[in-house]
Amino acid sequence: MKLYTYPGAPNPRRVHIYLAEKGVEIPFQKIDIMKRENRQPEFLERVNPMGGIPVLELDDGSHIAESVAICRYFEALHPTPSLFGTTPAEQGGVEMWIRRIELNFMVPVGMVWIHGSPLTAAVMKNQIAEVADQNRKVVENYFGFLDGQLADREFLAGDTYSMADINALCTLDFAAQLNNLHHKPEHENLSRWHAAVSGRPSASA
Ligand SMILES: N[C@@H](CCC(=O)N[C@@H](CS)C(=O)NCC(=O)O)C(=O)O
Repeated sequence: MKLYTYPGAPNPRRVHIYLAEKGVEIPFQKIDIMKRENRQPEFLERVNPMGGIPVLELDDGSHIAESVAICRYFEALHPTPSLFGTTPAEQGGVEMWIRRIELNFMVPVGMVWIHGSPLTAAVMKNQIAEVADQNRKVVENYFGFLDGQLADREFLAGDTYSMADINALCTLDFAAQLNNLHHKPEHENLSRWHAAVSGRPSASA
């Protein structure tokens, strides 16, 4: 088993944080996405036809892509401590927040990255500045939404740290560090949450 990864990139980071929370160590192989190693025919044909990383290679030679799917695989192998909820209600709540963060937060941040960053201009030949601008506003609004949601609980899906928090942390840091999109100081609940999840040892995995 090994994980194809690129340290520092937001999607692989989700898996690295998850594994650190679980105390699970596996071998990994760096795939340099800046050199487009993940877009070479061999990688597309053998590892992941979608081209993205991370990808988990199992011992039988099969592959699991998609960050949350990889974490779910490990959750089945190592159910405790649970990061996807324990009761049916918790599991539903964690899943709800995973999807919200992916669809309503990660996607617009990704649009800003693809259409608004000089670092992606070489691969995204047809950057559309208006798409980046529009999605910047979506992300800024979402900071306010998250702040309101965190007013009455410690973590996104309740009072227990979960995969939803890992998703949100990696997305928020991606927004700030690579897209210059920052939540405001008056977002006190979001700031409190961010300090708490960033302070866990797993955050630097
Ligand atoms: N939905 C996928 C997204 C994978 C993805 O887009 N990964 C990025 C790194 S953060 C990547 O490989 N980018 C380079 C590329 O797509 O060529 C996941 O959850 O893992």
